[in-house]
Amino acid sequence: MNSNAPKPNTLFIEVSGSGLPEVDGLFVPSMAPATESESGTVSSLGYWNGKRAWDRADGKCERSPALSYSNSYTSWRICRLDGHLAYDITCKDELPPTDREWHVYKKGVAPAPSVVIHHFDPRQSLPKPNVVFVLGGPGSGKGTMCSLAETQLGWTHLSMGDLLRTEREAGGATAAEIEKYITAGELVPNEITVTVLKRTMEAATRLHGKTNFLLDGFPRSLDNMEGWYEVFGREAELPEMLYFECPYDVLEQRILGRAKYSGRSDDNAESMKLRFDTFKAKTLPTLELFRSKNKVVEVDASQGREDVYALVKKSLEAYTDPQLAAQPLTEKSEMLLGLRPYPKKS
Ligand code: UP5
Ligand code: MG
Repeated sequence: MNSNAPKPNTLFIEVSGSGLPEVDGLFVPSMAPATESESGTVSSLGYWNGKRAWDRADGKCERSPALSYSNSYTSWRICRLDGHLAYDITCKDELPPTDREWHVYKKGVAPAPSVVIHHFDPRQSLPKPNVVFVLGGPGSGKGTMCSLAETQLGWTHLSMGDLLRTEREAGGATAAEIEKYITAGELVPNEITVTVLKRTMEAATRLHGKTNFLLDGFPRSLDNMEGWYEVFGREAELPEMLYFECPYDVLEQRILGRAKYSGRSDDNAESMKLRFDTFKAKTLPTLELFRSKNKVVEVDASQGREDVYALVKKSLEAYTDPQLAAQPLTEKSEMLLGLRPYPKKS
């Protein structure tokens, strides 16, 4: 087999806002027959001029592929139904750019459309995510271990706390409410939390092809769990839970250590006490529920970072890409494990 053969093009592209109904819409991997250009570039199915290419989903475009790369103009190009060029962008990117504005060509209409790449056909429902819940008291190392699993093992780390903080910073309709709960060390209402979570997971799957998720700090209460059931269905198999067990004095020491640089409004002795009370009152019942269903992997999180990470890695093994699991530690992982200092902020 030719090891240089391109991987099959399985990406979908959505074009919107072009002001041309015939350009807006879904583009699917090109079915144009294989060719060889004058310069000798071979185009196989799904590829054109050596790069991935797309046809309109309705198959009506006169020129196929309708979204393709031109080696002679070094640009990505989107054409109209009649084959005329509408938009282009000069670059050598492997995929059509989604982060820059396209140039409006003669037969285009300003402003240029936005281009979104999907890892799964947006007309079909998404594949089922593979989820592991990660719970533990404030400072038990949830964030640290989930970041390690993300950097080192390819999992997607979703910290409910971080997602809520980002949502607050975005300043939308729920920002003030989120702020009120976080500073009080209380739980943000379910409607907000689960909506943010679902939106984030779907985007990670569609736009980045991610299906392995670590949910750091979720479900924080039985009420959260109800929200989960409402969104993901009661019949779906219950995810596994990793529980980070750690005594209060160790947690407090870690939080106060982190307070020096974290900038978090809840990293202080008073908020810490409230967070811990909330943890005991609201979160421990979820842990009990999972224990009763034999769904908990207990991790002694009072140990050093490397020992905790070894346990976490082992428990995620079944779903981790073995190639990633075997790779040497990245610099970021070494920092997370405390084996290398973080660079000084200038
Ligand atoms: N550290 C980590 N592991 C260590 C180890 N093994 N040995 C020595 N040191 C270790 O770690 C804390 C500190 O300890 C760090 O300095 C680390 O280097 C060191 P970290 O990984 O940050 O711990 P983590 O468990 O993530 O602590 P965090 O403070 O983030 O936990 P919380 O659960 O309190 O905070 P979270 O961000 O999840 O939530 C904040 C608030 O958001 C909540 O109080 C609540 O108001 C709201 N929220 C909701 O309402 N709903 C949700 O579902 C989630 C959050
Ligand atoms: Mg955290």
